[in-house]
Amino acid sequence: MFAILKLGGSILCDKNIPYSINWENLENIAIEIKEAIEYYKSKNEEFKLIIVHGGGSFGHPVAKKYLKDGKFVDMGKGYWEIQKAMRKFNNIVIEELQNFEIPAVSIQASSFITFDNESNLHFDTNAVEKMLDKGLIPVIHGDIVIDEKTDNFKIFSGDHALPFLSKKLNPDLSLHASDVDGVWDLNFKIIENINSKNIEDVLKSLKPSNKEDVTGGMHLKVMECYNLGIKTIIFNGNKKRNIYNALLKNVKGTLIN
Ligand code: IP8
Repeated sequence: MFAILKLGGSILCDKNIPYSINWENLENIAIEIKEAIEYYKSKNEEFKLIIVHGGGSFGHPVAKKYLKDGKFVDMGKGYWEIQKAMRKFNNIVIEELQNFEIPAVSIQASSFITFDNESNLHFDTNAVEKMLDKGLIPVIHGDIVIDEKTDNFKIFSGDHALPFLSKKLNPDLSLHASDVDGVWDLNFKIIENINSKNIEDVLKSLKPSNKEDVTGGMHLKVMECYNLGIKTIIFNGNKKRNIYNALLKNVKGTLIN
């Protein structure tokens, strides 16, 4: 089994309080990931995992300070300030995983990833792949990167990372743990499947992201996966056992395919 799991910042933090960690969720998530690792071990089945996490109340409020009319300004300071906020957050996440003997190792996008002239990600995954082969669990986080197309900067969202890595590395499971049960339709019912037949309707129900967010919320999540043709499930990572169940291919949510 090879899974890529994105942990939304909203399930790891309280997005309204800068630099806040939801310790209860973080601990539960670490426990459930450890249990999934043990499950596959008990079945003698190989288990490879990449974890991606978002910016939460670390990256978003800091990035927002440097955004003026859609452009990043004063980035001599902004680049390292955003990077530093995300490094702090990533350290906390990784340390908690390591507390449960999960071999989590950090991958920091701002050090080597860019968006190129065509808005494609320039992301060499060789080290990530070799880490997986060695039984390590790379943990990649949302970050600030250089955007060659606009000659400015851009947020590398976890919602870019998950579909990009899924397209490139072809996992068995591509999982979006968010703070809702899936994608709602206009009547607040969860849409079970998103595909070419209903994408136009779905787009009508996708709200813009929370105002504290500098990235695209549910719209970015759905469209990045849909456009790249990645089969992904969006589910509620706040609910106990959902992370474990998702890693065992057994969770309810919205399936994009
Ligand atoms: O929460 C955003 O990542 P996301 C990263 O996955 C920063 O969109 C630095 C705001």
